[in-house]
Amino acid sequence: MKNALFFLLAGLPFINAQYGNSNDNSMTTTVSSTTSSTAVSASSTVHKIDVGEDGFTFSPNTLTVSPGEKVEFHFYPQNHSVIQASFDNPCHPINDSSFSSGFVPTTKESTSVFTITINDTSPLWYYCGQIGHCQAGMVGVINPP
Ligand SMILES: *[C@@H]1O[C@H](CO)[C@@H](O)[C@H](O)[C@H]1NC(C)=O
Ligand SMILES: *[C@@H]1O[C@H](CO)[C@@H](O)[C@H](O)[C@H]1NC(C)=O
Ligand SMILES: *[C@@H]1O[C@H](CO)[C@@H](O)[C@H](O)[C@H]1NC(C)=O
Ligand SMILES: [Cu+2]
Repeated sequence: MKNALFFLLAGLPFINAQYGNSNDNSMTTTVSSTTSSTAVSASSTVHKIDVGEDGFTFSPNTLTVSPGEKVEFHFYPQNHSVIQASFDNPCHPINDSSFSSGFVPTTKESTSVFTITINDTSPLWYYCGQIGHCQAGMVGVINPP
């Protein structure tokens, strides 16, 4: 499995090249949220990762994100998830506080979007928790080392 992951990661620069600059997939949006008492609005860079749009893939599967920026996972058919892993154990939750989207079954692009905020530049490895998907290569990394 370690060798398999190494093989995958060794291919990342080529995969990434298909997207050109990985920042092409980012966009600047205005994010508004309403709490019970106040409405806040902040402009920030939001990076988008498509989950399962093209088979067992995260697109892009490697992304460099600055602290304070957000990453949105957009889910495509059929029934995927996103869970934080460690490099050494890529198909298992890193620990009890791993981020995890839960499963998102859908027949078209889901309206459920899983958003995480990046707090630092340390690598965040993640995988799809659906049976067999991680083993099929459905893994990715934010801020690769
Ligand atoms: C889980 O792993 C993350 C990343 O290594 C670490 O920051 C966090 O403290 C860990 N949490 C627990 C409960 O071990
Ligand atoms: C999605 O996958 C999970 C895990 O395999 C499963 O428990 C759940 O029933 C699936 N949902 C649908 C609607 O297929
Ligand atoms: C970033 O920090 C917030 C607030 O402590 C926390 O809720 C969130 O899970 C952190 N993001 C990641 C990717 O660990
Ligand atoms: Cu999957």
